[in-house]
Amino acid sequence: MANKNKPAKPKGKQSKTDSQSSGQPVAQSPSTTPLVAVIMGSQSDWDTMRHADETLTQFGVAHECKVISAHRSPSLASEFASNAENRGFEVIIGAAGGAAHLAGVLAAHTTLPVLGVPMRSEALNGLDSLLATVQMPGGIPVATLAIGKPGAVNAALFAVSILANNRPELREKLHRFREAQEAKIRATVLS
Ligand code: RP5
Repeated sequence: MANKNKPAKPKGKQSKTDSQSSGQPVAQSPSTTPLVAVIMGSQSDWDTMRHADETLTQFGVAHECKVISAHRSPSLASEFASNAENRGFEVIIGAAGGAAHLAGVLAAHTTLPVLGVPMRSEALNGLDSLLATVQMPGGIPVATLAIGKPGAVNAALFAVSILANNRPELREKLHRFREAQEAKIRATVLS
């Protein structure tokens, strides 16, 4: 069952559960232990990362979305990742743009699988984010997805795949998801 009850406010509308500086959750459920942490470097990443949030919700996976910056809140980043396993998380998604160190920093503080999502940046269209996230030196892995929305969706799907290893109901949902995708393609008629 999905554990996210409230979506984040749009950019620029801060709320008690939506604080960049305090690292309070952007969106979370108080009722179910979250399995996936969706961490992003800035509130400005939320327009992209809401697609990960929506995908996890679609699969009924309990998750927590939160702003943590590797550069602007380094202590919070290490604290969150260090405690993530004890809190019951099984996968962390780390999304950041530019000199995107977030996923790597999170991975440095946990042995949980960390999935990196490079944000499309203004200066270099996300190529900087992609290279910063994907080019981890050997020893601390980050599994890096595509730039932007496809990466956000696929990070969530990848997280579901990992969780599905010991959750047959999630495996079944993944099969049904793929079947629906194929049915849509088969039904496509070009005019
Ligand atoms: C990164 O810098 C964030 O992940 C974001 O993609 C980028 C820009 O952040 P803002 O300046 O919009 O807060 O840390």
